[in-house]
Amino acid sequence: MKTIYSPAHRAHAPKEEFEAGRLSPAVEIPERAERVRAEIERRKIGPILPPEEFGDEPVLRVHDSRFVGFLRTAYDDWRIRYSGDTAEAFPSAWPVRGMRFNVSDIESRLGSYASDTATPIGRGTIDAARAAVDAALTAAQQIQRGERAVLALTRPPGHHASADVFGGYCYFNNAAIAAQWLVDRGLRPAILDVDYHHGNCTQSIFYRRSDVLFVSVHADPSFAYPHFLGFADERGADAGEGFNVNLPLPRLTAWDSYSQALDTALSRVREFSPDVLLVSLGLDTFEADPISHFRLKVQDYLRIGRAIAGLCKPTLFVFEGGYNLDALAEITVNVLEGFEQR
Ligand code: 6XA
Ligand code: ZN
Repeated sequence: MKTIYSPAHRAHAPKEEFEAGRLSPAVEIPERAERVRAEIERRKIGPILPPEEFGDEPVLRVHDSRFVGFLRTAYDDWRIRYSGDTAEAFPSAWPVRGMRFNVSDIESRLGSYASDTATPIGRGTIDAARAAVDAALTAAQQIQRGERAVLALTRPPGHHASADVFGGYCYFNNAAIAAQWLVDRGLRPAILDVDYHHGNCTQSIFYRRSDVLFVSVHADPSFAYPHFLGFADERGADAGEGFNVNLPLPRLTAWDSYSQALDTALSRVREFSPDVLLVSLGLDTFEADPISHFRLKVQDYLRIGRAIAGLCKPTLFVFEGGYNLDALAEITVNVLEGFEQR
């Protein structure tokens, strides 16, 4: 299996996030992708190739142009506002109910576009996020050209970024942009999101559409991030009615019940009969993940890979969350190896 990887991700190295009432060290850090890349080499999963550049057009098929412009200048605007301070940009006020969306200065823009205080914008954030998009698009192109499976080793991740929202460590929605690119080439993709956290923004992007199926297995938002979307009764709207499937699971879910939900998700994908499967591959379902509360074990990731391979569809894995640095590389590559074994 080919991997698409760019070292440009290293330019995005957040230092801290404001979480649970205090500043804590960031967990979505460069070492994540570096460890996975090293493990792919060590276990000889296949060649590691650089992304091609696709330009802005495919990004603008999913994201609002003002939002893209905001991300491009946010760090510089922030530095000008705070006279050259090099600290990362964070929002500090949001336009909640009864207020107006306003993008007149950097503070109002950060508040209007951000969904949380966990997603800082630093000097290298935009370049890293663009390279991640290019990695996902390059992988999509490989699939279009006939590859059976490709991994886009994307960082920062994407599934909490919508047309005009960034948050949850995400800036551009890598998986959604790749899916839209495939749609624009006449293909019918399904997206299976197996990250611990609901892919709220991938859901939003395709919620009213029947040409892209979105299926997610995740921690119930009644106790887990993203808190405000991801419930079982969200089934899609308008033409998209029935093309959004959420399978929320309780705290401490282990393989026995996880695998049942995964089977349900896979049957729904099979029924849709996509030309291409995109997998939003989050590894934060692991039992020792520092920010999550499922109980999957190292060997379960081989089973996830095998189960996904059972669909027999060209498959594009797009890297999302997963923060246990000691296990992340092994469990990621277990999914790929499980897939290849089938
Ligand atoms: C912020 C939690 C962000 C979760 C990020 C993630 N408090 N998403 O892993 O998949
Ligand atoms: Zn996650």
